[in-house]
Formats: sequence, C-alpha cells, structure tokens
Amino acid sequence: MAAVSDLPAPGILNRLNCQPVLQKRLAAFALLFLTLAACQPETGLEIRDPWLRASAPGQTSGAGYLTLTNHEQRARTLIAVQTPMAGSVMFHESRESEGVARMSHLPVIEIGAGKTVQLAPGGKHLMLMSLAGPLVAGERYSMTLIFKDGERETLEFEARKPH
Ligand SMILES: [Cu+2]
Repeated sequence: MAAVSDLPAPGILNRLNCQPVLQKRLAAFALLFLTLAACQPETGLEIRDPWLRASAPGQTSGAGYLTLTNHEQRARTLIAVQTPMAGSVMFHESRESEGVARMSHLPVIEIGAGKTVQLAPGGKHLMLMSLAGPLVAGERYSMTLIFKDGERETLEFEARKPH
C-alpha cells in the first residue's frame, strides 16, 4: 500500500498535467514558425522569369516580360519601370482585332490580392522606348519596378531570342 507521501502533491499533479498541454502549444508554435519559414518565398510579390526580347538590327524599341504573383492580402500596382537601357518604359497590351495586331497603352499593371499577372509575347508587356543600345541575347539588364506604395524592386532581365 502506498504511503500518502508517495502520491504527488496536488500542485505537482497540476504541473504534470499541464506539461503535455504546454508542450503541445510549443509544438504548435514551432510548427507555425516552420510553416512561416517554409512559406517565406511565397510571401510578398513573387517575380518570375524576367526577360527582354533580344533586339533585331536597327530596332530602337524593345519588349520586356515577367510573371508577377501577389501573395499578399492587398492589391499591388506597378506604376513605372526604369532602366538605363531605355529613355522610357511603357506598359502595353498586344491585341489582335480583325486580323491586325495592335498595341494599346495601359496606365498601370495591377496585380490583385492572390492573383498572377503574366506579361508575355502576344499580351501585356513592358515597352522599352528609345533604347540606349541593342539588347544582346545572353546579356542581363537591370530594371527597377516601381510600385504605387513606393516600393521598388530592381532585378536583372536577361535578353533572349524568342522562339
Ligand atoms: Cu508594345
């Protein structure tokens, strides 16, 4: 028969009971942090595959493409792009109407919360006006994306021959 002194005191019993709960909470916290860490590349604005169309001889304008994925809860608006390679950069959208390809000017590129906007040949693109020189295949060119909220993102666009 166990003596009374062998039984844990009520306070200790409580603490023993609490421990697994606390550990579970800590585990949950650790899991949360791990999840956040694992999600890190998936937060903010994800920019994939930035590239420029390599210039054909004599071309004075160029086109740039990229894919923007907004992992945020708010819309992001690309308002301007700057590069030493061009006098100015405009947002254009190519459309075919009655068999004729036309480009229309877009004031901004908006990326809604959770949305992906793809700038690709035949659709939306960056139009580089007054090129400082030809865009050479294999070369990388620095371009700065400027957003409505004041954020700037400078990244390298590789010039490629479209296939
Ligand atoms: Cu254009």
